[in-house]
Amino acid sequence: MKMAFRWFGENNDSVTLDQIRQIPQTSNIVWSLHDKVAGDTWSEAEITKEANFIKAQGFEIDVVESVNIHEDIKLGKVSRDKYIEIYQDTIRKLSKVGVKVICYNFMPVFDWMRSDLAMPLKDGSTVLAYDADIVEARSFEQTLKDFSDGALGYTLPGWEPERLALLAETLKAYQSITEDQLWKNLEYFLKAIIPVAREYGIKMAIHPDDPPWSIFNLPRIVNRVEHLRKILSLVDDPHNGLTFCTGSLGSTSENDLPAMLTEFIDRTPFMHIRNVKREDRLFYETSHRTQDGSVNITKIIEVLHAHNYQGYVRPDHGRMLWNEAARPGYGLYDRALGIMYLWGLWDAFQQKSK
Ligand code: CS2
Ligand code: MN
Repeated sequence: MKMAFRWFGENNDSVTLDQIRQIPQTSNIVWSLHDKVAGDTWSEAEITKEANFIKAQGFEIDVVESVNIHEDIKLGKVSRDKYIEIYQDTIRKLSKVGVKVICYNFMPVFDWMRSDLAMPLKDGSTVLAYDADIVEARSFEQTLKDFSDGALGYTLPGWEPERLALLAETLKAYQSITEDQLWKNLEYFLKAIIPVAREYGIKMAIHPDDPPWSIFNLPRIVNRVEHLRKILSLVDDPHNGLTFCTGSLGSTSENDLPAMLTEFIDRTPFMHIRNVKREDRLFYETSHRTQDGSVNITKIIEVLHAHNYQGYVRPDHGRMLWNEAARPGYGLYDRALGIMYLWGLWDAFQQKSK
């Protein structure tokens, strides 16, 4: 596995590249142009500048997360063709600087959702948590306010103010979109994008819904084994792949993660690894350690090792430890601990197989 760390860019992250460099064997920065909103053109100059900046600090830049998809594509509007062309253009430009994988999602309106950005655990750390009772009882306005109040001034991925400004309008547009329609719109997108990705040697990696079920009555279709199977078969090409996010998929007991990973490993260029603890209608994020959560991280690494996984892995969210002030989920300390746990497991399987 190739280890990676998500970084939000100079002056947009509490974590520095100098710090990341000291985490053992972490060769790749997962990056993006974070000031872009879905549908924006990414210029060659902007891409090259960011990629070169990261490369000059000694990292590889193989994975971009995310290039976000304009709502008109998900809604199947006439204007989608224009946005698909822009997306194809971004794929071409990213390939020029050596990008190999693009992570994206197909969640209507929202990206990830939580009820609490800093739920305290017994040990004094704080974590992202999702309590279905709270989410279902709370208004949109309150949800938005809680997200911006809790984010310490950082923009949270998927919760950019530009996106939220159009919220009421976008939500209305989705009233007529069924799951079937969303599937058709995803198929249309994949059929237009994957040939370009193939031509330019980029693997597209769709991220699952987080949480892995419908919220606010919006359709969501990327969260169960049969969905992932269907997505891969819509365009049966290795460039049409998955971001296998153990935290998102593992937030429901309905998903058998080691079995799913074994089935999809050849189509999984990118892994997000984190643990979550499930409790009735609540889940919260924990350390990466298998015993601390409901996801068997040991088995996940065992599957990766058994297949001599050559793709990219990043610790996903971490807890907030030792009074760190960072973008919720994206502090330095717990993600660094997570990486050491993942390497520890990998190295142990490596020794055993010798
Ligand atoms: C990420 C997602 O922070 C997170 O939860 O895993 O925001 C992810 O970057 C997007 O869904 C990918 O498009
Ligand atoms: Mn993830």
